Amino acid sequence: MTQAGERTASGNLRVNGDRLLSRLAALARIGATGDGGCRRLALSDEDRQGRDQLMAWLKEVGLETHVDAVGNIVGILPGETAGPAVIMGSHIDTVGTGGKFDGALGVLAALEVIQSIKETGITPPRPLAVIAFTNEEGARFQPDILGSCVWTGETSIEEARAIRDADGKAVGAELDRIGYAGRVKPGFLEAHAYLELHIEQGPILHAEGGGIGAVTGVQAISWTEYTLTGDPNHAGTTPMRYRRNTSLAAAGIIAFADALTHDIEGLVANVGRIVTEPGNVNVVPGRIVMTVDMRHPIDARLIDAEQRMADEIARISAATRVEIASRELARFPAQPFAEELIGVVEQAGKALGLKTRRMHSGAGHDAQIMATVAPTAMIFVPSIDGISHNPRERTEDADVVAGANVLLTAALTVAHARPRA
Ligand code: HGY
Ligand code: MN
Ligand code: MN
Repeated sequence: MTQAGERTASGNLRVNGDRLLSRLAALARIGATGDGGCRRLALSDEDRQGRDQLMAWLKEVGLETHVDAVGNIVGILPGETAGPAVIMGSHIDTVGTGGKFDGALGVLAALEVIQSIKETGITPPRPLAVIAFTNEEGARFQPDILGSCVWTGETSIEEARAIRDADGKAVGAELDRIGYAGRVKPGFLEAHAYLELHIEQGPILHAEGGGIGAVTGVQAISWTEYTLTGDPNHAGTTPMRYRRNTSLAAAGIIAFADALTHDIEGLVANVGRIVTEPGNVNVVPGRIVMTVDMRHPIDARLIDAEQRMADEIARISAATRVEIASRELARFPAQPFAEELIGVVEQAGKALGLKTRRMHSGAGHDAQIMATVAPTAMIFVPSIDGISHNPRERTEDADVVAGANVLLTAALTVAHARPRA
């Protein structure tokens, strides 16, 4: 591995790969689940420990550190001039069956890039910043990408603080409890550009020769919670024709979501949560709460899917005499990235001799929100067998370091670019 500040034959700076890999491993030990994965749900004790570790690294590197009102963590290396910064980052919260790389790679690679530049003693022409956004995953609090929505003003801090998890705990109270309700205003640092390094989380790069993904944008995302209300009843004595069969209604929703994906090319759908009450083997559930996640690269197709699902829900409700209430948990349109920045990522990959291809993101990211306020692009590195949101999530060390060097090269290119008119 090349060392920080080490000048390779081409004279270009490279990151310190060993240091990056060692920090990734150290962060992965926080919330480790014993099966190779990590669980640091947003604003949990494990998330606090991860945050504390990140803050310690930011201070060790000598960056200006800030925590904003929704807990977004920012480290800044001042530039020759003040003003809009090249911001790089991602998230360090995980889903329940999280891996070592989702989010953490983008934050720690950004830190590594800034530290490598700082170690050359050269002051960048404009500030460089690393950011770790709060609650990117939306696993505990919906919607997801909450920290970046508050950062850009899409969501107010009051709205964010009022969001509650399934146990009724509020974002605000949890931020206060873990000591990350910061004082600075979200969005206090203007972005000249935003760059995010992330694992692909899908199979394409790994299956098709590896290399770097220059991400063109993120698909449209729709998360809905359905509450199905019937009557709890005896599973043995209640004739089928007398039941308000909530399980049958739930099965109808699951089957219809799957059928839609066969009907609408490019649509994906998932039922990630389904909770029956009281959940006893011998009771017809009085209530079922379930979620449907649907996504499509084209907004109009997703809107069509949502309308067809709503029509089917009405049909199922009438047929089963089960009331079905819906609640939108998250809804984001398809978001393209800045053509100019996609080109910078492609050039950076090629300059480093890496196979580079354009591709779309199936997963949501903070970058899709940052793209609404600043030129934004993402860099993907391969996920082995496309596995993610799974303890077996893995990316080769060489790909981790290659991705960080693409981020470094792209960040330096953007930092030297003339200010936007
Ligand atoms: O759901 C997503 O796409 C992201 O992992 N939050
Ligand atoms: Mn992520
Ligand atoms: Mn994720």
